[in-house]
Amino acid sequence: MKLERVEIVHVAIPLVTPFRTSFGTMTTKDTFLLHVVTDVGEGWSEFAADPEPLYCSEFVAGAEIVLRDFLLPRLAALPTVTTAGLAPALAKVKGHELAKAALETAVLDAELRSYGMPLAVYLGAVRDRVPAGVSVGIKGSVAELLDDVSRYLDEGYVRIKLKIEPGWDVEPVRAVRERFGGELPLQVDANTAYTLADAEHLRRLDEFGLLLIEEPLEENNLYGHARLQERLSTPVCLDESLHNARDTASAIAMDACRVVNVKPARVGGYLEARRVHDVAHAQGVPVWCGGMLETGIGRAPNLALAALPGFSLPGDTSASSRYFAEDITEPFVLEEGHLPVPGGPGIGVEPLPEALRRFTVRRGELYRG
Ligand code: SMG
Ligand code: MG
Repeated sequence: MKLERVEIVHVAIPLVTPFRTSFGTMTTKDTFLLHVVTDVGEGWSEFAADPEPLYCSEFVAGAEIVLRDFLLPRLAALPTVTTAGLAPALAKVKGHELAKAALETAVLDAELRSYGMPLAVYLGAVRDRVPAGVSVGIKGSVAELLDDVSRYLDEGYVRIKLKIEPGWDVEPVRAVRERFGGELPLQVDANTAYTLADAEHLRRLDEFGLLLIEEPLEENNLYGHARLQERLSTPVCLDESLHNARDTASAIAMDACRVVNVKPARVGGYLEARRVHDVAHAQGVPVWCGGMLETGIGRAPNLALAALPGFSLPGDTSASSRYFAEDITEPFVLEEGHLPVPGGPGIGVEPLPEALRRFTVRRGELYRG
């Protein structure tokens, strides 16, 4: 396959409701799409991070430079471009997994479309629909939180995740348990907001029978997470700290996590995400698919991944309406608590030209052969 052109499309799409985490509040999905044009067809992908480096070190403006100046020249220098050859060609560029993932996914989409193969088939999916959880942000009051959770349960979501931070943890979890009962699949995500000195406090969550506590401590602190896990009966799940399959194997071996959040972008793309799944699954460690409030372009390939056999817990793969009044693809709609795995070639979706035009804030060319 020959790379002919790579276009960047910056989009800004209002969220239906602000999303507050321990590191900030988001009101708009502000990111870019990559559009790759090759001699065998075209592909699309979405960059997963935000304009500010708060969830992780990567950010929108930085990723554009990395793609244009460091990743695309290396990819274009290959005699022939393939998805399998992409990661090795980019390996000398340190880090920047989310930027690499965006490039790999667009190339993968183009390549699979040229074979007429759906991503789910390529990855080894065993389901054609996947159960949907929902991630509920930090709210101004417990009453507001209970209203939101109640609405999501009415819509059919099968698992609730509460964002927590110091000062918003035991009380909201207790309130949700009291109101919705002990059977509700419930988990929490701290996005690195605690330290090991908070271990005794976090132990108070053990009484609520949570599925997991996600990334309680600092990013990359595997040792600290292992020490914390010794003191908690709630399973620790890692998100920010896992950048590849090797990290995942190390974390499992150290008992730094008993559950794994797989975000393809965070590990450099779907090929590595499948390896993360394989490593965890081989050890009997459950995995689930994380989310970055993606548009349909990012959501579609996540649903394909979430259909692999080791994804035994519902993901943060919610319906389009949980995020946007209008998406840039055909919306993903919840049916009996599940979302369909796209069945078309490649990622199975494309931007709707009219919606894309309205949400586009800037377009540019990152490469022309
Ligand atoms: O996509 O529904 C979603 C959001 C899920 O909570 C979510 N993502 O740490 O797992 C996480 C966060 C990261 C994004 S916060 C802007
Ligand atoms: Mg998380």
